[in-house]
Amino acid sequence: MKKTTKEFFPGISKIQYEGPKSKNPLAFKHYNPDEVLDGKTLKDHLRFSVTYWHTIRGQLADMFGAGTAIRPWEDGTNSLKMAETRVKVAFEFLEKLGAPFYAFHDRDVAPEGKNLSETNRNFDRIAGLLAKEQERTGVKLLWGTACLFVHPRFAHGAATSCNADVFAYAAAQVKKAIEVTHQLKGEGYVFWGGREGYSTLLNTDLKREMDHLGKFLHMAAAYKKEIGFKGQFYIEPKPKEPTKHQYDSDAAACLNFLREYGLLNDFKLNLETNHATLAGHSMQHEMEVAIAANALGSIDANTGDLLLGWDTDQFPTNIYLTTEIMLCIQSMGGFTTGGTNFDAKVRRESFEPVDLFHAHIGGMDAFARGLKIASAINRDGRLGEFITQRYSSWDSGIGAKIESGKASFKDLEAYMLKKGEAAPNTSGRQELLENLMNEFI
Ligand code: XLS
Ligand code: NI
Ligand code: NI
Repeated sequence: MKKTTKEFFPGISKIQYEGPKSKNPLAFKHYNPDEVLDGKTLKDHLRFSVTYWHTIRGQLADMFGAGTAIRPWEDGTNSLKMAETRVKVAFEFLEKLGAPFYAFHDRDVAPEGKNLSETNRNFDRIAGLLAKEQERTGVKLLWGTACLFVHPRFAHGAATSCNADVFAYAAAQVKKAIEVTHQLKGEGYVFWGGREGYSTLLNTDLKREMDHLGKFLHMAAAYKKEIGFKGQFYIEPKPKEPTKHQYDSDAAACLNFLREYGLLNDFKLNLETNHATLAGHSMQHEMEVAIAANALGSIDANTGDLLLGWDTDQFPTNIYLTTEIMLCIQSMGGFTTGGTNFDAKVRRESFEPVDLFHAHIGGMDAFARGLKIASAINRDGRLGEFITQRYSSWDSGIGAKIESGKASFKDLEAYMLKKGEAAPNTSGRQELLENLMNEFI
């Protein structure tokens, strides 16, 4: 590894794979990037990504307390110079961790200026440095996005604001963020509707706001084509927080929205575990819904806390969860443009730079195990075979007739009048299947 002039994480060298017996907290126990599984390296299966907003910008503040993060390189400002330094910090981290991708919001990497043109100049300046660091390290941009929720101008939302000027500002900002993502060869671009929702329906014209969001996304899709950006567009569902209700509340709501506004061909979904649980679903549910519509693109890997009702964005360590996720990813034949993006932050009490390494190493190991277990379950074949068998009445006879659209209500009535009673049901065997999962975990 080429040394940068100044080290921001001194004493930490490139994280190595040491195997399951290792006791070294700064080594991978299960993630061996070059290991080949089912014809693909773990690196290519998992496509890990680090988020700039949490890992580089997160100050570990919460609603009740100031940031606790000790980041010796920070000078307490949001200056352009500080932004330049953070690029070096980010890429030293990415390189040492061995993460192949990263993701950012425009405002994570570069500060707002006194007006939009100065802000764009700041962004361009930093984009140039990011390009150089990508070149130097081989790390790629998984996706870019625009921050349309921090600045007070977005208090009523961005594309769904009651203020047309705010819509225009958001459009200009997203246009620029797509251009920079394109310039940095980003493999995707995310739309997370931070404040695209409402706090009270008393002041909200819901239909008008949703129509505006549809228009906004159409303009984005048109501009993408215009500049020849080939990356994948994603929508990231979340039901609430910061708003009471966000229009893109879950996978089903997003798919319905995209279908209603004729956008299904232009967007896939970026699903986040903690958003799924906030919506009252499991991540597996959200993934299955998206996969059924051929619309699962990428995942934000994190987890909530059972006892806390908000988006705690913890690093995922639960092997059962990562196994379920990787079973879904495998069932769709793996990621194409997407990846496993750690939209996760260390706890406020974990304030040292080294904690960032522990957190990512743990998440990567948990996902590597999930992948290996999912692959073993698939190779074993019993789970898949059970499902095939469970639906076998649809493979021939009356089932095949219904599926191929050759049966009417009248035909089915005639069939059942003749038969007298439906064939007996077979057991769902939930407990047996749960035991089977545990055989591998
Ligand atoms: C917030 C979202 C956000 C998106 C990117 O809850 O997860 O971080 O992933 O805007
Ligand atoms: Ni996210
Ligand atoms: Ni989130």
